[in-house]
Amino acid sequence: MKITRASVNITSPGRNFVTLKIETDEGIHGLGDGTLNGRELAVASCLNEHLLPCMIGRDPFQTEDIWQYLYRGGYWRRGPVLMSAIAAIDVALWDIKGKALNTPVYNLLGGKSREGVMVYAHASGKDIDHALEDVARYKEAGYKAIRVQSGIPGLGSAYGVPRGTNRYEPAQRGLPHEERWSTEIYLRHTPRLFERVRKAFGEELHLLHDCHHRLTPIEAGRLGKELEPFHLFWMEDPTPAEWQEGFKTIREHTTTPIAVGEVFNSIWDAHDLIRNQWIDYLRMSLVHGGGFTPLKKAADFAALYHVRTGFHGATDLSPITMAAALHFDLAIHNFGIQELMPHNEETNRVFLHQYTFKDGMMHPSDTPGLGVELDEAQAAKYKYQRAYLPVNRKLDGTLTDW
Ligand code: KDG
Ligand code: MG
Repeated sequence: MKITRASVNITSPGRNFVTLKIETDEGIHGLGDGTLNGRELAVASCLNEHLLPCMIGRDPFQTEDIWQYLYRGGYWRRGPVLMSAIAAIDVALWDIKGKALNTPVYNLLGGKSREGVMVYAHASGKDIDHALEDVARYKEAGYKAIRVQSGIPGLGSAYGVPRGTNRYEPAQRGLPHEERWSTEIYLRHTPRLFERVRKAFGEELHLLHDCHHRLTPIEAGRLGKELEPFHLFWMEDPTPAEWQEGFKTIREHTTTPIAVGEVFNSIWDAHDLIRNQWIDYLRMSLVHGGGFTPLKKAADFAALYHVRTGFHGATDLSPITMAAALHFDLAIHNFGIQELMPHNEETNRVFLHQYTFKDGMMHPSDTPGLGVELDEAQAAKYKYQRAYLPVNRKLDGTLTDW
């Protein structure tokens, strides 16, 4: 089998998505996601101008060699743009492989290790009372695990909490808008939020929380310690992770489990975190981490240190990445949990997918390959629109992490 054509589709059914289609001389095609929130066109250009011309005529079954060719052979390594572009190719090739062998991708990764994939939902509200109502809604819908964020009195709009009654979408169209942040107020507020959630919903429900990289290690240590009575499943992105050793300080102060990695694009971003057992869950996703080929190795490395996966699954990861993640989650032994932020109806009409949700668990389907197809006529209805994540400043105007 030979690759004959590769093309990039950019569509915006409510938010932007970059999709790669690889075609072969045997009439089988595969799809890969190359969406990088707020930097979509950079990945599309990397694919069109630099990587795809090198793919024509290659054997799509050679996923290992092609991945190494793109990673080692290009001289420049890592970085979210390049790794998302490589991921789009890698995932599309695994889709082709599954279709050609007439088997779901999870069978190529070791077969089923479990019956379903536990997912967590996002509950939020402008204050604690509204957040509790949202938790109740998700619990009623069958979720066994729920991330809880709430607006903070005195801070206006908070990242992770929708404005008004709109559905939550992290990126907003146009140029980046700005939000305000105060660590002091947040640290006082968050333990109260979880005290109320536990009181209202009991011990059974898994609770998660995302700090969006805004704390110093010692502030994260304090928060983790104060959240201990409420037994969180995880505290996510407590501190920026460029300096991996910062997590040692957090670990020394709390037993609250730590998840990190949605901005990682290489195992080298997490190497010290994993080998020192400073984290419990790795969130690096298939799209931003380079595809199935490197993530399988990263997960196996993490397993040696009792670190489990908890893949990023926000709306900027397209249904192709969602399907890919579910195949991966079903197959690997050290799966922990999968994030789920359901896509809007328009997106589901563009990406026809087979995965299902029942009682808090998802299944990728037994369709050969990934089980996702792109409706190109639907996709053509939605033109790219510039959109960005918000920028955050402290109350005195100092820029902080998002
Ligand atoms: O692209 C970034 C968003 O997907 C991210 O900010 C959402 O933090 C997020 C999460 O945990 O889903
Ligand atoms: Mg996050």
